[in-house]
Amino acid sequence: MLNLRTCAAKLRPLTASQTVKTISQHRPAAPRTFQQLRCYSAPVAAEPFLSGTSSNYVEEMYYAWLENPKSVHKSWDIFFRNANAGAAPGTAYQSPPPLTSLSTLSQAQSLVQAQPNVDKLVEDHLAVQSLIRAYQIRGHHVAQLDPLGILDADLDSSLPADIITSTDKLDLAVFKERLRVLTVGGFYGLDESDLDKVFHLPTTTFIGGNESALPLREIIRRLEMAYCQHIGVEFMFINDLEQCQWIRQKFETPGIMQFTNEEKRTLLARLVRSTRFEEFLHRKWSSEKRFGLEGCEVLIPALKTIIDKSSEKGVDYVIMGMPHRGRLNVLANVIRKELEQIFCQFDSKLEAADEGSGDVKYHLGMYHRRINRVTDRNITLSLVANPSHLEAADPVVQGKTKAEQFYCGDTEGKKVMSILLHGDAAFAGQGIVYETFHLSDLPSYTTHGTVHVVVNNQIGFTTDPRMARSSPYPTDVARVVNAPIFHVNADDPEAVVYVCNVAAEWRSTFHKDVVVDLVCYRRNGHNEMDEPMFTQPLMYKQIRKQKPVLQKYAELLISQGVVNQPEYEEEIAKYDKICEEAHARSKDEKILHIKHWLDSPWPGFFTLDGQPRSMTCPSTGLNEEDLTHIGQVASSVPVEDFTIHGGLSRILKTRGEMVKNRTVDWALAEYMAFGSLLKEGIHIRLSGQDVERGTFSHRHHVLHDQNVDKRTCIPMNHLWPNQAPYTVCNSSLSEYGVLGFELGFAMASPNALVLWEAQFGDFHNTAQCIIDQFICPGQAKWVRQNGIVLLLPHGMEGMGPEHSSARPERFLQMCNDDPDVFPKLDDFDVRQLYECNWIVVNCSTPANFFHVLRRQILLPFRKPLIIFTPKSLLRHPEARSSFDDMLPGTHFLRVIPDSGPAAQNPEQVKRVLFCTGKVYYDLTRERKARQMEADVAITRVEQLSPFPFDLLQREAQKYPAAELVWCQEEHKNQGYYDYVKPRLRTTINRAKPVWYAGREPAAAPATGNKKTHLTELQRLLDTAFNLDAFKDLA
Ligand SMILES: Cc1ncc(C[n+]2csc(CCOP(=O)(O)OP(=O)(O)O)c2C)c(N)n1
Ligand SMILES: [Mg+2]
Repeated sequence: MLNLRTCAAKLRPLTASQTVKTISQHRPAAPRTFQQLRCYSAPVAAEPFLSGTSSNYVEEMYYAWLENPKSVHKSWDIFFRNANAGAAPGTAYQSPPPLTSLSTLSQAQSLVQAQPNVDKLVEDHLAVQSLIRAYQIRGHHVAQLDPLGILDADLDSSLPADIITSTDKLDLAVFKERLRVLTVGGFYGLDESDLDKVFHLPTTTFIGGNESALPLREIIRRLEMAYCQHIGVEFMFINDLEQCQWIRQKFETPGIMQFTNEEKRTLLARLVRSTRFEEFLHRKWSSEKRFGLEGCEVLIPALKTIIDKSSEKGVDYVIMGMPHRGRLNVLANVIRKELEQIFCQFDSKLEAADEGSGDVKYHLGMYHRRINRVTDRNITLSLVANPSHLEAADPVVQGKTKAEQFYCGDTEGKKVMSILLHGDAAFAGQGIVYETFHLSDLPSYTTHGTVHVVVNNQIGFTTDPRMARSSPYPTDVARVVNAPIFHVNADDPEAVVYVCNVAAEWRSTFHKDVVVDLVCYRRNGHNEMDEPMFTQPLMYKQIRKQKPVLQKYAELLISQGVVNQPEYEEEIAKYDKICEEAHARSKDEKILHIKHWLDSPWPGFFTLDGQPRSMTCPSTGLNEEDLTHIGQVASSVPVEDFTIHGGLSRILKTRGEMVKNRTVDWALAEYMAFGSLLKEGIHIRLSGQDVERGTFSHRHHVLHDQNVDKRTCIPMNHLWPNQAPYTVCNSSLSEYGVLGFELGFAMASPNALVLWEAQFGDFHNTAQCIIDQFICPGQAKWVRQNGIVLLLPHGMEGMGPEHSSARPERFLQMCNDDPDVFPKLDDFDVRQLYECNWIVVNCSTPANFFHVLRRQILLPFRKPLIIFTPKSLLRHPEARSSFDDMLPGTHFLRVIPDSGPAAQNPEQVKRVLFCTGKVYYDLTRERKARQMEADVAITRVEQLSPFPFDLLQREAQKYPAAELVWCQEEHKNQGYYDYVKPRLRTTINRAKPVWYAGREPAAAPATGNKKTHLTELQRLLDTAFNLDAFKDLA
């Protein structure tokens, strides 16, 4: 009979749609028929009468039979005997009772007449089981979640028809009527007289505690206690029996929500801090925006509970991301930022240190290591700085968390975890939330479970939930990853702390995401200056009457004798004094150092003052042996018995030949850069859509065995004995989420090269927020450096308006170098890089690509690097570099001057064409065809920003008689022209014009017509080499 047990245990919870029947669906008069069980291997599983709904009942029967065979109906007795004796499926069962088919109806009826109670007993048990399931699935819809009691947290005021609610129970008459509707002639076929009958409880409930059977009345009461009070548990969509059982056990077990007096006092003390902190700020700076927590003061104990429990389970580093609401309170009371540091920010006379442009106080990050007082264990807390853009920090936090896990070898997320906070409107409205959830279970992106906490104040600025979302709850997005969602009334602090404990335990048990939805209210307007009555008059009338949660809870504990009034007042006075003293000290602060608000310090990378350890960059060249060795590994399969695709063998063979010839193409140059940095202990992570093979099938960093499914090999990880690991990972089809994630990953350590590659450069615009809000101004706002690399395939190749442009104009427009001022610098190579906000390059040779990647790490500081990468040049026979250009002593060339006949006789040169990237190859081909190599010099600008003023000045001066022309393949209002022109003019003191040869202005980045594309190209080449083109304009 083990089989039966296994079979019953394997039963998965049915989904809502399988179980829900409306009240209007009447019970069939004929004996019930049962659905076929889905698939079980055990012999009895094949029994035709075993169904999802009957198996628990059968199991109960079985236990009863084991205890006393006479206690069950004869037919069950025969069945269990036969099954126990090993009868084959279908044979253990003998005719009566006829539960399977209508064809045996007459036989059944005769038997039922002989045993009149059997059918009723089975049906009643099944009905009770359905009732239990109904509470488990829909109980949260009637839980009392709104502290104001006016809104329905699920935006639906109707009550599920198949459960009996506490609200009903308050009024006995209503209760009876509802019970009657549900029972007599109704859904369950139970009647009032059944209320005191005892029913066996299925294994899918824990309401019995130690008891396996309960009277129906008690069953209903316990279900109401579990599912219809201040906690609404949404979990029955989870497709995992063990996880569902775990949750049921946590919420159904009688008496499980008990708190000791000590725990209650701790909770009260935390509420005191949370509440009095906001009150203090309000008293001192009543007209300052602080996005206070009033109405959700319980957030502080909630977060502290999650952290305490996680610390108890072994976590020692928690990375948090949160929006504006309650941020100062979290900094003060969860992260424990010194209060004076917070208070001094309200002082408008505080001078900014010269570290950047800074940010408002409720965006800054924080990093703090301390002892967790509850667990007595070390804990590090970090709050990631964030822009105003709601939810944008979510993937960044996840990336940073993943990196911290990676660097401490925490492969299961047991030591490092993230907590993400959300507002209700933002959680429902922002697509990045969904993108971030979709990273949560991907091998190279998972952080092994995040605890999400929603401050669900049932309003977004001035917008009601009904206008802000179409889903019942703001949290429905979490259902896509099967995350359980715990809705809780924020005015019941014990319920909140309870669910937070469960959430933290869930994470440490299953390493999956979980959501705590704190249903609360916002006591003030969106900020303290806003008048909420303009738009939410009724809600705010109710809020004015609402007793603050601290007061309610204090009264409760006083009434329970847990604390007395003087003790409570003393707790308040104690904290107020702490605030007052910190306020007094805050007046001594004269300068605001943003670096005190750094969320990711890089110990050892900078001097103690936070300065780079040098202002030089060594040669980025590499010795010949290393180049050869990396080249050989890149063109081989470094493991035994591994069959790669024939086409790939040819690609590797070609690579091998290039290595023999001491040359590299683009893919090999990248290999050389990565491989050499790995040798130096630098971790490399390349992430993006299809990066493993490369969108253009040029990279092939992951080899796939053609004979063994999922067997792969990454040759880059077979380069050196003690090399750093190489991570290359195809991402989900998300730019915003994945770029944010990689930015977060790059935040954790300066000793890693983290690259995100866009499938095509134009797709970066769906990640624009990460670029605009984090990458471009990150250091200026938050003094946080970041060395992330963006690889953006770019180039006009007749492939249509999309896939052509990585929008260089946008990146260049956001560079902080002054177009009109020639920088006064001794050393442009490094110093200029130090002062820029990011580096923008477009390399024309593989060797330069190799150098710029290596320079990124060999620099003594970190800056984001934007690289416009080629498409057709990946296979262009001329786009090759010799090892000679990569040997020790060589370095990245910011500008590649002409080295042909023009450079030999510069005085004779009539025109200098300045260009960048792939158009260089079109220009040289055309120049050769026109035999103008002595007349026209071509100068390549490889580093666009910071602009190589020094080198280009030299170039311009070298050709005194020449016209200066900027040539680009992009349209005039796009590409580089607007950026380059004023800067080029600055290099020559505006002594000459800078002409333009390129496509005309256009709305779309490129034509969709191949012929037009070629005509346009020829036209721009004609202009570039027509020495009379600008005569009339001069
Ligand atoms: C992406 C984005 N769009 C708009 C805003 C402007 N904004 C700031 S707060 C806010 C309302 C947010 O509501 P909710 O998420 O419920 O948080 P709450 O303020 O209620 O705590 C809006 C629209 C923003 N900060 N970010
Ligand atoms: Mg809100």
